[in-house]
Order: sequence, then C-alpha cells, then structure tokens
Amino acid sequence: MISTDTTNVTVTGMTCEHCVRSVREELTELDGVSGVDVDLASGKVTLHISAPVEPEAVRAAVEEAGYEVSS
Ligand SMILES: [Cu+2]
Repeated sequence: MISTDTTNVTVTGMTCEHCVRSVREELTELDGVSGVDVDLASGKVTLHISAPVEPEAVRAAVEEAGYEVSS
C-alpha cells in the first residue's frame, strides 16, 4: 500500500541537477520513503512516505550525499 503522506525538509548546498540526483538517490534508499521530489531553486525536498521516517535518518542520508539539512 502506498501512502500519500509527505514530509518536507530544506537542503542547502545543491547547485545543479547532479546534486539533486545525489540527494534523491540517498533519500530513496531510506525505509519508508516511496518517492522524493527536489526543488533545486528553493532546496525544498518533499518525501513521499509509506511509513514514519526518522528525521535523523533523513539528515544522515542528506549528509551522505554531501549536503546539509537546514534548521
Ligand atoms: Cu551539482
């Protein structure tokens, strides 16, 4: 079953589509994440989730890609 729940984070440091792809790939690997939308201009990342996802796991995945979660 795919839930339509979403959660948002803002990622800093992305400058191009390669950055977007890196962040998307890392976040897509997280348990509970069924889809990832990234807006490069604003840094806004929308996670489509099918199960609760720990904020710390999101932060770690973004850092693994080489970027930062703001706030
Ligand atoms: Cu880039």
